[in-house]
Amino acid sequence: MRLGPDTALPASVQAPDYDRAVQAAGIVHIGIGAFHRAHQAVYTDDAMNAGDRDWGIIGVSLRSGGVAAQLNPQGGLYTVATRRAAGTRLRVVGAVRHVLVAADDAQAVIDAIAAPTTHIVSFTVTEKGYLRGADGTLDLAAARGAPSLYRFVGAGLAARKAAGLGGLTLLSCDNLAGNGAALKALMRQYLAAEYSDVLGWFDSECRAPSTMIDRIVPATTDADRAAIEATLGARDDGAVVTEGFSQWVIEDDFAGPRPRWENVGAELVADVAPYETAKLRMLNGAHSALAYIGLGKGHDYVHQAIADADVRPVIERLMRAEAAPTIAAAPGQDLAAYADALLDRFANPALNHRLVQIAMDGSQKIPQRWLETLAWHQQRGARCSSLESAIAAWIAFLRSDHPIDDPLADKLREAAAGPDAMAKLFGEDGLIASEWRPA
Ligand code: CS2
Repeated sequence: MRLGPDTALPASVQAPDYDRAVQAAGIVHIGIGAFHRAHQAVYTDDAMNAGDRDWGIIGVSLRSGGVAAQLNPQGGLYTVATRRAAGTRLRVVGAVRHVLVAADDAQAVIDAIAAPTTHIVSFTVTEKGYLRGADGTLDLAAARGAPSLYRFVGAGLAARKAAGLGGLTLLSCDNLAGNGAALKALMRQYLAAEYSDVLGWFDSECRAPSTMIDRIVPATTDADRAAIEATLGARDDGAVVTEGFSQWVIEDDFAGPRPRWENVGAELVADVAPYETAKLRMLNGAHSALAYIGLGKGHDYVHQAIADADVRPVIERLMRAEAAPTIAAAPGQDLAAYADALLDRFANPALNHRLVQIAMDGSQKIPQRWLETLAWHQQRGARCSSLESAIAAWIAFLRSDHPIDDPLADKLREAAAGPDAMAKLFGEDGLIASEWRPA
């Protein structure tokens, strides 16, 4: 039997306690992968459990029909398995109504964005989904040529303006530095080129708050699905697996209504930057270093790499001595405690977080994870031994016979091959735009 609205769930499994059938969709989420299902959709489900209404989520996959095929036959329901060292808990999340595939049904996506009930369009499209060129501005040809977020949001915004509807909040939940401001600038660039008459309306009616999103969500495996089925008593092809920890810090700058996410654990703040910078440079910076250094040493999982007595001190130094000093902490933000907590999270043996999952898209991740820290120290005449060894490990990875999953894969492999790899990657005209210059 497959999970669905009629499944009788075991008492140990939390389920939605609001009437799903009557909730309007207030959110369109583009990029409905495992991360969204284990993070924003859970906060939204919690908000509706706590009494908020009409914040159903219409999920959108830009190209792949995989998630739609998993969730639509289940009426949008799926399981989140939270794995702590002490054991696993299951809950069924009801916030997602259904999933659209933009490449197959563009008009349905545009109609959802243009619906009067929609107030928020949110995004987890990964770093590369923003289609930035080397200088950080929008690669317009790519945005026009592919089923990109820009095409659907651009058309949806134009339809809203034409219908006299209110503006939207565009909520980026990806690991980019200043993700809201970055999305806004990219979206403006697209509108200026394709819908110039919408630009002024966009500026006055829409908002793009920045967010810091954090929860470790390994890719679900067949073994995970089998274990979940054994407890649930039903097959769930859309199940996701995650850790107990979850954090969401959101700049409180919305165009219209929003769920009361602050009642269910999110932090709504005036300035996200200190949280976002700490997360990118400490958590994600350490993650990418663990990936390349750990793979080089033959490890498969994050918990194995952090348990390696040669690797752990490099990662501790990266977080505490290299990344933390570059961050102007917010009042009450304790970066030393943050590093302690991250070491514990990385060591979680129940998560089985694969290093290759983190190693992908290095060209898109490394600038905000490593290079800003390196540049900060370079401007002060200092060097970063841990980050420099992480860079060496990335280059060794690019030279190895590991498959390279990265939009710049071929160029990276070619640049990394020769003796001048550092200059070809990070030099003045290098592949990776950077203020840091290798010594
Ligand atoms: C990871 C992130 O895959 C990666 O690059 O560093 O997905 C990380 O697990 C999340 O950002 C944690 O919040």
